[in-house]
Amino acid sequence: MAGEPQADCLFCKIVAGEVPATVVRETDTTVAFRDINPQAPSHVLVIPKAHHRDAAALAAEAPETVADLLREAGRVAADERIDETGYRVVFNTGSGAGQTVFHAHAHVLGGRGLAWPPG
Ligand code: IU
Repeated sequence: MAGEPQADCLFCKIVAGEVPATVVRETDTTVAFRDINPQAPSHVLVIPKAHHRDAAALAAEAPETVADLLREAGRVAADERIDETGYRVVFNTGSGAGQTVFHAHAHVLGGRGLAWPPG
């Protein structure tokens, strides 16, 4: 059922505290933690606590949580002091776009120049 924890989901295990992560922010509906393989000096993932496979599923199944996620992304950027220089919020959606963990997550990246178009 949409939103229910999945036994084989790494990010559900992070939410449950079963897999360690460096958590930087937490709300009733979201958790933000440092990416273990950072692609920028500041690279934080913001995820819904509930399981949704990607951003589109999250928007369809729990639209109010999308606002929570984006609000938290902005707060992470402020905490990381990358809000003034500029930062990127990325939802890789589908394996062809680089999604490897199928639990919706926003990458918040900053602290260096970010090229456009992305690779
Ligand atoms: P992607 O958009 O699905 O590729 O992002 C998944 C991210 O999760 C990726 O950047 C990984 O480095 C990151 N990650 C993590 O932070 N902790 C982990 O235990 C694992 C992956 I596995």
